[in-house]
Amino acid sequence: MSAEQLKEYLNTAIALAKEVGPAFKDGFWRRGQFSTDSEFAVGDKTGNGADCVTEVDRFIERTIFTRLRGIYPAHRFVGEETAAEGADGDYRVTDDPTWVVDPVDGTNNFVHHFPYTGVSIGLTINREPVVGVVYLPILDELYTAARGQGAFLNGQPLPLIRPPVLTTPGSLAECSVLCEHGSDRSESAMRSRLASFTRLLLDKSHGGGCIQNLRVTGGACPDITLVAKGVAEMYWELGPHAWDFAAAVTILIEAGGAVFDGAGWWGSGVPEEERTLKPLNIWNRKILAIRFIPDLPGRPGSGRETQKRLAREVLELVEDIPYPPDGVH
Ligand code: LIP
Repeated sequence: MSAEQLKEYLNTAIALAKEVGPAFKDGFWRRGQFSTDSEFAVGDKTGNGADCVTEVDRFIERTIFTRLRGIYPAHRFVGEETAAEGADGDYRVTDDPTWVVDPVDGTNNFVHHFPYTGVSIGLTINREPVVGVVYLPILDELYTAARGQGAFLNGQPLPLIRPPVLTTPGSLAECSVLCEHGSDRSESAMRSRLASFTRLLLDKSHGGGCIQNLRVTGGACPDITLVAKGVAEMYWELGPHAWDFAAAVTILIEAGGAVFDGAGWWGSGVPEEERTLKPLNIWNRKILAIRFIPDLPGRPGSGRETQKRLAREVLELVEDIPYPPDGVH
């Protein structure tokens, strides 16, 4: 794939994100066609009230896919709403160029007028995310990246916070970790997640990681873009879908960050020597993302080593939840 071709895909995604921005804002503020309840139509995909869908989600996904199908008829398309409604419910994950779209990531925030919510447009080729656009219209933040071409926030290179202001965390005690409780409220999932959160926060004398703080924004896209910006060290979650983070991981990687499979090791019985960091598979619903960490003076490669050490420390503390992967493989 040539750099020019990737750039063209990126420009298409940027244009689409900007095109749907006004509809996103109208929906957020309940204006125009989205000003009445019947037009806004908040529905619920899981039946527990935690996984909402609005008319805006459907409208934006339809708009983006109609445009993309017109421009790239041979590509494949996976979107949160079409997958949920069963239209592409048994979508096949292939090596073909595949647009992976979440029209409104952070839908719970969206319905509560909480500004950490946005549009996510990602492209995978050979199953690898290569283009990512995340637009958070209410915060007026447009994040863009294409493989090998850097990552930008409103045109400024990421990470926004840079050395020497951006420091090298010595331990988890210096890390802000973004987590999500997700929409799966089954007893086993909630107990497992809360146990993981507790172990991350607990002081060292009781076997915890004593992270500096744990934050929940309500969306994978805002979380990962905060990590790419350099204002949080990590994001860990089990259960989100490929459309929640396909775009954002390209942005983070291009910002010098790293992403790993987030399946935790605590209590797993996996012997120490087999506890290796596995690369992220975006269809696997388990993610650990970490920001750019600068090399220490005179120690090239030490930033990457620190990323891996901190990622390992988190995976040692959190436990896995066996979610089925997205799509048919
Ligand atoms: C959300 C994700 C978030 C997860 C939520 C939900 P949505 O996406 O961004 O990470 O915890 O359960 O899946 O549904 O708002 O697009």
